[in-house]
Amino acid sequence: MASTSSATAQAPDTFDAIVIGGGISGMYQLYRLRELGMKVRVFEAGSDVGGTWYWNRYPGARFDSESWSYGYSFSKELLEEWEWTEHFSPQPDTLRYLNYVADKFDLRREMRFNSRVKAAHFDDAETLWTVTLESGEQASAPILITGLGPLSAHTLPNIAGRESFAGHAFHTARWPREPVDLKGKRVGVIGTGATAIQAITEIAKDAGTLHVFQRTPNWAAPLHNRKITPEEQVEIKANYDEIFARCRETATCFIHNTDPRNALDLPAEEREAFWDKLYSEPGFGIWVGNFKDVLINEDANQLASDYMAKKIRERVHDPAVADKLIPKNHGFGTRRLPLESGYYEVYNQPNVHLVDINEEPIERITPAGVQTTAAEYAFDILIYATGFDGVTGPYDRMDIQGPDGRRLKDDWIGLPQTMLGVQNEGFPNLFMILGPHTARGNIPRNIEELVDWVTGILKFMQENGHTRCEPKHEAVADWVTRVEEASAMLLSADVNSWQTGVNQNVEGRQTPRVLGYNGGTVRYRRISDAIAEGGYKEFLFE
Ligand code: NA7
Repeated sequence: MASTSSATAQAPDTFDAIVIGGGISGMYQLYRLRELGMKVRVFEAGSDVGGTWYWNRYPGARFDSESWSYGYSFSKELLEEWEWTEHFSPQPDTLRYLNYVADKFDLRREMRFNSRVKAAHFDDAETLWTVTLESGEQASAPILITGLGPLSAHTLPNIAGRESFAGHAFHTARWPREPVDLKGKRVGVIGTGATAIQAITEIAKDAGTLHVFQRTPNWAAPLHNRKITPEEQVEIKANYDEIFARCRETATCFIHNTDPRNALDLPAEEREAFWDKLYSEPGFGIWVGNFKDVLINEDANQLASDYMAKKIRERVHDPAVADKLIPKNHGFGTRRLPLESGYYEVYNQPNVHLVDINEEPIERITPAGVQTTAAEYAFDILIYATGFDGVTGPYDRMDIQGPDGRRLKDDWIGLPQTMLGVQNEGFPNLFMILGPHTARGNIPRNIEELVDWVTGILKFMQENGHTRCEPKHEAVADWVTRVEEASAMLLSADVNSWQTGVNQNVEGRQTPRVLGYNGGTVRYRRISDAIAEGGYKEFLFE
């Protein structure tokens, strides 16, 4: 009797589909799979919904997308009910929003929290994926969908002595849930990416002293956030159809779109006047709404970089510090542009110090703080704003095996071989939301479209009695070529960043790869819609 019940306990629960991740992708995918009548299980590593917005609780964390262009668009009722408080929502509000969505659609019913998946193996004979959690628990389903997020595998710096620090140390993506008292504390921050730029601006307000360890400065532009007024609230709700229609017609799904003029064709005054306008406006306009040659032509890019450098010099009082904050190894907009709310002025404060670790490299972390070649800096709190192993990192951290033990991680040492970034060749019934080679921009817009597309192909399988789906080799080869061609012109393609898969803290990730489809969302949608309308001929079904 006892042995029977233990055998029953060990047999994996079986579902129609398993989704990994309870963030924006996983939540919406669950909603859509229910409509197909599927029995679904979602596994989420965190203790609740929210993904990125669950983990990244550092001070200053907020959208760089206009809030009202960021939320889910699938439910008119939800759009009518929810009120964003700021044009660029702060993290606590966004997490509150995602909890509201989970409550409204009763999403937690099929979700299991504190459930980090460590492996997913495909049984070829049974056409069945079995996932194994860190706890050892297992579950199986013919369909496996990943909603891992492109920025969920956070990376600590590869600096010796990290464990020896006697104070409080943490990565920004693991900012403690209990309040961190920074008042009067000696704080160190390593990193100057988008996260650091948001966090430093807030931390500097409270910290007794703040030392920022910078390896590579980034170009940053003003966010210009503010509260949404009651009148604007009414207007936003009345205009959601137009807002989302606008997002569908831009290359990045933001409300901003490339200006059709070339910077190089214009007289200097006209060019500067446009840049002054963009610099004074909220959001990503200055990045994705700039002149059309700025991100593809080196001379145009140099002019834009010179303009941004001038702004930094105007805002930072000490010319030597200003110079350190000006990027020298990459042009404006060739990395994901951080938006800031007073970042540069922070360096005018007497309690804030910029440490250029190219001049004085960090030797190790010590019990007291950070030892560079020039000095030992003592801290109470040490914050690693050192980023993520982007796009492929979350997959690499799992043991994903297709037929005959083929490991996705091995396939992805080089360039991933995907169809639309949705399926990797040789991994049947594994569907990725925001995997490599998809178009990325205003992320929830991309997510909704990808989830709808995946739901469409699953519906097609249901209706036609197919149990197995994988992309054809020629279709994958063609897609990878298109992905590479779409990036070829971009100055960003050769620049080290998470978007090109570079992370100095991760072995084998030192050189840029093409990890996104850069031909724009409009073109991506046209191609993927045509494939669906053509009956998915690029895929093999059984
Ligand atoms: P990023 O943009 O990858 O930034 C990470 C930062 O940490 C960057 O300045 C790195 O310098 C720095 N870093 C990483 N490792 C080290 C070591 N070992 N020593 C010193 N400095 C280091 O990540 P974020 O979290 O800021 O932003 C990620 C995305 O989140 C962002 O683009 C938005 O989409 C939201 P490096 O540039 O490598 O020299």
